[in-house]
Amino acid sequence: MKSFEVNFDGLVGPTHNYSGLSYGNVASLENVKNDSNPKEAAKQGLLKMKALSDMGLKQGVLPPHERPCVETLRTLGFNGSDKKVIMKASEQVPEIYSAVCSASCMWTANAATVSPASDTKDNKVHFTPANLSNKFHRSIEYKTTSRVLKSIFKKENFFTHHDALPQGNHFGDEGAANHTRLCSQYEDKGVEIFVFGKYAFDGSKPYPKKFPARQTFEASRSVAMIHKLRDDVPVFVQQNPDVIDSGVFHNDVICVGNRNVLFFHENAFYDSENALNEIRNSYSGDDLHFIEVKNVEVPVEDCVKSYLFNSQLISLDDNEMVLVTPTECEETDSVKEYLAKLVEMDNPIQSVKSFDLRQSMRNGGGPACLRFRVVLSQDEFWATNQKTIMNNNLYNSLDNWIEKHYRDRMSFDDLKDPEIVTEIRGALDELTQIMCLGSVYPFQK
Ligand code: SUG
Repeated sequence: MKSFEVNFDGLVGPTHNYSGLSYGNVASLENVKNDSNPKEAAKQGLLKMKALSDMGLKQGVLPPHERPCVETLRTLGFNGSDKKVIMKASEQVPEIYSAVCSASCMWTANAATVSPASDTKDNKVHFTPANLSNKFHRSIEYKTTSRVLKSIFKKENFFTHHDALPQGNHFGDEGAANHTRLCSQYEDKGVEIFVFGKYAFDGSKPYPKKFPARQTFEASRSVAMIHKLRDDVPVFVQQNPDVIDSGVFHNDVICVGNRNVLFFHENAFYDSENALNEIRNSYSGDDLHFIEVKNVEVPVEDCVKSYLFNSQLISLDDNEMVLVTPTECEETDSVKEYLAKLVEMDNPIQSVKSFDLRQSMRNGGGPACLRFRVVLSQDEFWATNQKTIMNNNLYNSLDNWIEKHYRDRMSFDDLKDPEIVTEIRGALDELTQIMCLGSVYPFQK
């Protein structure tokens, strides 16, 4: 049975803001304390979803989480009414308060790792939510993520949901941002490339010196075991520690793959030759394309600035792929020149389509960060909550919902307003009804 890729994009939440929370992520640090525009951010993301759906692709939506996360503040010792908790935390520990207000779950490439049924020994689709241990503001995402995924992919005969790996840096797991799957056709057994930043239990191996490695080998290996991957499916590749130190905090900032194409920078991997050989050996088929970008063509700094590799590489049909880029690629000379050459080369990428995602980009989140891709067969797709799938109706409902509930300016003072909790819960409650999600938020327990 034919399978296809469904991209589930994160709907940007109403508290979208710039708090400089991600050490190692250059854009997040550069834009700290700038005012944000949540309404514009959500609409930019929604327009991308609509455009991809209009191109004939299957497009889904994942909802934002409850922020500020009062539940986390209570775990940290704040008590009293919800409004009291917010007032006390925002006054006494503003740095922690801004972390629990982050709308970071919008970058759903970090929501989980998913393995399609054709890769797994029990022929089920396996999901493991990412623990996102390396960053406090992200480590509080996995519980809601897990409830949301279980609600959308409910049928147990098709879908298996696992717990997140244990918290702590030894098993730091950032989900699909460090996981790429290659295959000839989506329904074939694929190669799942797990890219990690360091070995947590062996300090003699190379590791980045300046910025953290957010994904460990041990975490990647466990996810592969938990997903019961068939022989030859998983390949473990170490990310080049030097590029992590240059601001490439996830592999999807320097590499993207789809079906038979791996598009990557020559400095992406440590021991690149060996890594590429392993991938080639595990790939069944004779149609594999490695598109390697040299540093003289596009230096690593320009990759980080433009997010060239954080593009979505999408199949329009069996022979044609389109690269979905952020507008920043048009504004970076080396990248603009490279892309003009790329579409003329002998490979499946035939066009480039660019999107304005600046609100998200200012926090280091490009087109590929915003999407969680799930390869599904037709039956698995019908077993998925159809109210999360983009069409004109859902687009209009979400556009109206954003118009009604989102502010067009958000500063730290706005986040401190205790009334925000009522405003946001009302909006999220309505959203769960639009998307038929059931009770997925702590306030709905
Ligand atoms: O985890 N930024 C996110 C960006 C995630 C991008 N995802 C992928 N590459 N797949 C992060 O660093 C910044 C939030 C702030 O600073 O307010 C932030 O969390």
